[in-house]
Amino acid sequence: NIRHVDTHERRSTDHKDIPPQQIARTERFRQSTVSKQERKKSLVGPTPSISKSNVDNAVVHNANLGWKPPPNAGENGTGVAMVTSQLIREQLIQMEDGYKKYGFNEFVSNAISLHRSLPPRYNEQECRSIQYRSDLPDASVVIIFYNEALSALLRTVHSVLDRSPPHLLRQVVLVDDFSNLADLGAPLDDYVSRLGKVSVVRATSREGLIRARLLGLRHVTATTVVFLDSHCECAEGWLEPLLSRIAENASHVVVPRIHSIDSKTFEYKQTNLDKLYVGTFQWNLLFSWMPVQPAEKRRRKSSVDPVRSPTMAGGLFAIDRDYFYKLGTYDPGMKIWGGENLELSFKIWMCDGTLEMIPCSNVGHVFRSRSPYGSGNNIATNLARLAAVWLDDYRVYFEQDKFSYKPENVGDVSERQELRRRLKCHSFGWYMKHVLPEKYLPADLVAHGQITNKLYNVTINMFAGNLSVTIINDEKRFSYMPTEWSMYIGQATIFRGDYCWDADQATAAVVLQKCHDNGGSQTWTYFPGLQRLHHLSSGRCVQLAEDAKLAQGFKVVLSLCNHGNPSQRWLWDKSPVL
Ligand code: UD2
Ligand code: MN
Repeated sequence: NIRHVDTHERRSTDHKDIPPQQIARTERFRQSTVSKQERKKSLVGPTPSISKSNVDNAVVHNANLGWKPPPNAGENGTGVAMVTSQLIREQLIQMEDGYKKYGFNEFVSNAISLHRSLPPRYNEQECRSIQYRSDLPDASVVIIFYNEALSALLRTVHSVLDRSPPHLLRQVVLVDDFSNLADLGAPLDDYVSRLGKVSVVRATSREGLIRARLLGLRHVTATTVVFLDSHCECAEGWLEPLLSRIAENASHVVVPRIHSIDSKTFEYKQTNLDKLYVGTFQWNLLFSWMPVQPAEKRRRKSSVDPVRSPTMAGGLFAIDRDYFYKLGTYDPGMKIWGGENLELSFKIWMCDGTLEMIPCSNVGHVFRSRSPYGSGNNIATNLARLAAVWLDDYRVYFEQDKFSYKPENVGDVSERQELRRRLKCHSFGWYMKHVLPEKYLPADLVAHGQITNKLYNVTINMFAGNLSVTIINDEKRFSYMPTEWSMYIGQATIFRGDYCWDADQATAAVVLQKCHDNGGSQTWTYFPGLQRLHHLSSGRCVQLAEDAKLAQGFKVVLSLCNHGNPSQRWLWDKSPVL
């Protein structure tokens, strides 16, 4: 096997050494082709700011016309691709404004019915065949918003009203966190007054999402409360599976399976039951997604069983109302945005609850292209409070992160610490051991973070289950999150979730395979001094190679180790977690 890799490698090695000048050329060429293709498709990209020529062209070519959405825009969850060349000035401005104010394409949202249909669910049968008990508890849905696009907010509301069994939906409480947009005032009141079940509660000053949810909670009359962001779409059958799990035990806190609604086109991008994700966190105390881990896969008996989730994203969850109070709801000392989701997640697990993702409950959410709140000190305060109350000795890993850890504004957390004592919660060490045993400790890591080749300016990513090479400048253009790879002491795999680096015998390419934990072709060594990634069983080194067939033009292969070869040099940064 190894010999096979050898022969193949030797034959093609020469072509895989790419002179830097050529890379630069290739890159320029590639960038110009991509943008041409994009223009051809006339999709709304991450919108360029409206340049004068852009506007003028639009006016000249489409004097009285403007772009009109196709009939049935967005139905079945399809995306709406705007033809930017047909937009008139007002439309361009409106579109640009939408991105600025909301971080998504309001123009497209406005073009889509507030009652639009969603695609039929994958694996629908498996979910449909579940019989839920007849005595499910009822629910109050709390939707908080701050300066939300009206159409997105109302589509959220209608998706709840249209797709929840009436006897299970007690009320919908909208909480206006002191918005200052005219149509969210009297016109909204007027609109919802005709819907029944829906009421608007208004904060008298900007509270931030944590206290806004608490304000909504005070108006909740049902047994359970379901929180949603103001840009969601609930799919058929979303509510029953959540309530059913809570009915079994009031300490079950549940989140739906969240599908992404595209911020440019509003396409509802459905994932299927074999590709389930749950929540984890990074040591900078930010939430991240991870594939369901092998141990949890083994524990579950069917594809529709609840999946234990170490953390939640935060915006969409259902909880027994009294249990939420018992857990001390949120930390009211947290401001505006962030951190509350991990605080609640840790608290649920550490204080004897469970947090699960329910695969048969499907809800879409618009992941914004940018955050409209600016980056303030709020999140730093929230995270410092979170660490002070819940992390015990593990705080040091967070506090080492000077970028995230800013202790100045923590304030008084004694009440939260008292709450933790009163509830007799487990330690954070217990959480790590029982809930997230897969989580690395910075101290156990040989290396962690992005793997980049600085000379060629590329990084190695996991994309749709495959290894791919991304040019770093392009990442920004597509706002792509670079993959962070890990390697532990004593376990010489390079992995992300349950995917490990491996060698393809036939092509000598570096590929991703499910980790098998048996060493062999999944064993690697990293030499930080040489910046070399070494494959043990073949004795070869990881090298960047050109491949015109691939979108990005590069792949990674195994090749004879050659110290002087810059395409074999890989920097594995240990930040930002250490
Ligand atoms: C995620 C959560 C979000 C929240 C946040 C961390 C999901 C899908 N979303 O970010 O719910 O947990 O992480 O804190 O899990 N809002 C206010 N007042 C404010 C700011 C926001 O009412 O001062 C509303 C906003 O209109 C929206 C909700 O809070 O309905 C969440 O805000 P987001 O959508 O900007 O947060 P997101 O989805 O990026
Ligand atoms: Mn959101």
